[in-house]
Amino acid sequence: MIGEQLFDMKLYESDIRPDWCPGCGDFGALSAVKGALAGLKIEPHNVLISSGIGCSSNFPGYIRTYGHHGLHGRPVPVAVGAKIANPALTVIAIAGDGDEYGIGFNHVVHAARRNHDIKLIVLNNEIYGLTTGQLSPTSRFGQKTKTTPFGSSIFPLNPLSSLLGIGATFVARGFSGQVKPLTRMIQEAIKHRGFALVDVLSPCVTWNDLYDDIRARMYDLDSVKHDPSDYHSAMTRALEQDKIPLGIFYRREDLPSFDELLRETTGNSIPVKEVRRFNDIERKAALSMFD
Ligand SMILES: Cc1ncc(C[n+]2csc(CCOP(=O)(O)OP(=O)(O)O)c2C)c(N)n1
Ligand code: SF4
Ligand SMILES: [Mg+2]
Repeated sequence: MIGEQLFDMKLYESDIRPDWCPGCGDFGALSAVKGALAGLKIEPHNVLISSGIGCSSNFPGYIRTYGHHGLHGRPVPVAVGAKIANPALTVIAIAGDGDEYGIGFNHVVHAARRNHDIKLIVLNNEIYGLTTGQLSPTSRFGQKTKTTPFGSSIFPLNPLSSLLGIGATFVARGFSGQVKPLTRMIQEAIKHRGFALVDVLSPCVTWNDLYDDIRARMYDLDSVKHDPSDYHSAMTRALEQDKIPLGIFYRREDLPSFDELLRETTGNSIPVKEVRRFNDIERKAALSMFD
C-alpha cells in the first residue's frame, strides 16, 4: 500500500526521459495523465498503458506504470484483452491520430460499440509525426504535407462525431496546452463506466505546429453551459468547424460496460491465475508461423 501523501506526479516518474522534440504537445498530455492518476490515487502497479507506434506511442516508456508498446494501430485490442483478464486494472490506450484514427480505427469503433471499460487517449497532432510529416486521417483539407505537396484533397475524419455516431458513452476533447482541464477530463474518463475517448489536440511543433490556430479558435464547453447528457447538442458541437470546443461533449452512465455484462454472464471474470502461459509445444507452434 502506498501512503496517501505519496500520491503525486513523482510516483509515476519513469527513469527514461522523453525524447520528444522540445515543445511537443505530448509533454502536456504526459503531465495530465500522471496528474490524473495521482489525483485518483491509483497505484502504478494497478495501471496498464497500451500504445502503438508513433512519437505519442512512446508514452509507456515515460511513465512508471505497466506498459505495452505494441504494433501500429493495435493499442485497443491489447487493452481490451488485458481488461478482460484483469478487471482490477485501470487500462488506458494511448496513441496518435495515425495509429488510432487510421490503421487502428476498426478496433476503436468496435471497442466503443461494445462499451469495453478501457480509456482511449489519442494524441492528435493531425499528422504522422514519427515518420516525418505525412498526411494523417485528421489532417485538414488543403494541408500541404510530405505526401500531399499540392495540398490534401481529402476531408478529415471527425473523431468526435464518428464516435458519437457509433454509440460511444463518453466523448471528450482536450488540449495539451491546457494541462489542468485536461487532467480533470482524464480523471472523468477514468471514472467513467465503460469506453471513453479523450481526443487531445497535441501539436507537433516540428511538422504541424497548430498551437496558435488552436488557441485562436478554442472555447470551453462549460462556458456555453453545454449539457453532456444531451446527445443532439453533443453532436452539434462536435460538428462545429470554425471554433474548437473543448470539454466533455457526451457522457452516459446508465449502460453497463462489456466487462460488467461479462461478469454477469460468466458468474465472474477469468481469474488471473487461470490465464495460462504458453507451454513449450504451443510456443514452438506460434513461433513457427514466423519461419
Ligand atoms: C503496420 C505499420 N505501418 C506503418 C508503420 C510506419 N509508421 C510508424 S509511426 C507511423 C505514423 C505515426 O503517426 P501517429 O500515429 O499520428 O503518431 P505521431 O508520431 O504523430 O505521434 C507510421 C505510419 C508502422 N510502424 N507499422
Ligand atoms: S516530431 Fe512532432 S510529434 Fe514527434 S516528438 Fe517531435 S514535435 Fe512531437
Ligand atoms: Mg500524429
